[in-house]
Amino acid sequence: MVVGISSEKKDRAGDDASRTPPGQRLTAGFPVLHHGDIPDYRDLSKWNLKLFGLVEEETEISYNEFMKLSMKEFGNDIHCVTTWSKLDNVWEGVAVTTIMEKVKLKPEAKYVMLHAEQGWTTNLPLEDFLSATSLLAIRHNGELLSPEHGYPVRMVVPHLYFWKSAKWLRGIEFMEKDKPGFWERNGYHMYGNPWKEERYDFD
Ligand SMILES: Nc1nc2c(c(=O)[nH]1)N[C@H]1C(S)=C(S)[C@@H](COP(=O)(O)O)O[C@H]1N2
Ligand SMILES: [Mo]
Repeated sequence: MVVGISSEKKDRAGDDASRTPPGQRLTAGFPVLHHGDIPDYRDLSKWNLKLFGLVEEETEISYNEFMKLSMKEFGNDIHCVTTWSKLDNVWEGVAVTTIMEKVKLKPEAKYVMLHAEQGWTTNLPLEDFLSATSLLAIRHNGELLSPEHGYPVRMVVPHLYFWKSAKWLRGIEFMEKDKPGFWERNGYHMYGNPWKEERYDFD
């Protein structure tokens, strides 16, 4: 089963305009955008994923354990704050519900900080992280993620601007209060709804 827009694709085909948020234009390419260097993951024994913060017991998942989790396909559109949108992506990866079987959340947990390699972070509400359309992706359009797009594992939260989709994901922290991540400290919006053009937050 494909989670997301693909089941509706037939009805929506040709309706690209209604799927493109205000101020965005479509691209067929896949631009690469990030701060810092592309991590070297030729040795995957160095990769793990930490689930920590407001959980009963913190845990670390190795690459081998991660790859044994059940995976599925997700179809979605992505919208970058720099104004490009890319429709009809097919991702393969682990549903957030599957990763959440590894920990028991404390009731105070309301927000999530995604931690990427080299200390890069991004924040979002727990509810958005837990959305049935959010995933931890290993493949895009049939190919393993390339190093520049987040190999080995990236977050994909398609309903928010694409900067919330952390590449080179290494940690998921559960928090009581919202805190700004890397771009959010540098003027980006705390939430980032592309349909409301929540791009920047200058007070
Ligand atoms: N680890 C990490 N993830 C990141 C970023 C980053 O700088 N570091 N940039 C974000 C931004 S601003 C965007 S638009 C998307 C771009 O993903 P792409 O390069 O696969 O298109 O990654 C997001 N994830
Ligand atoms: Mo971005």
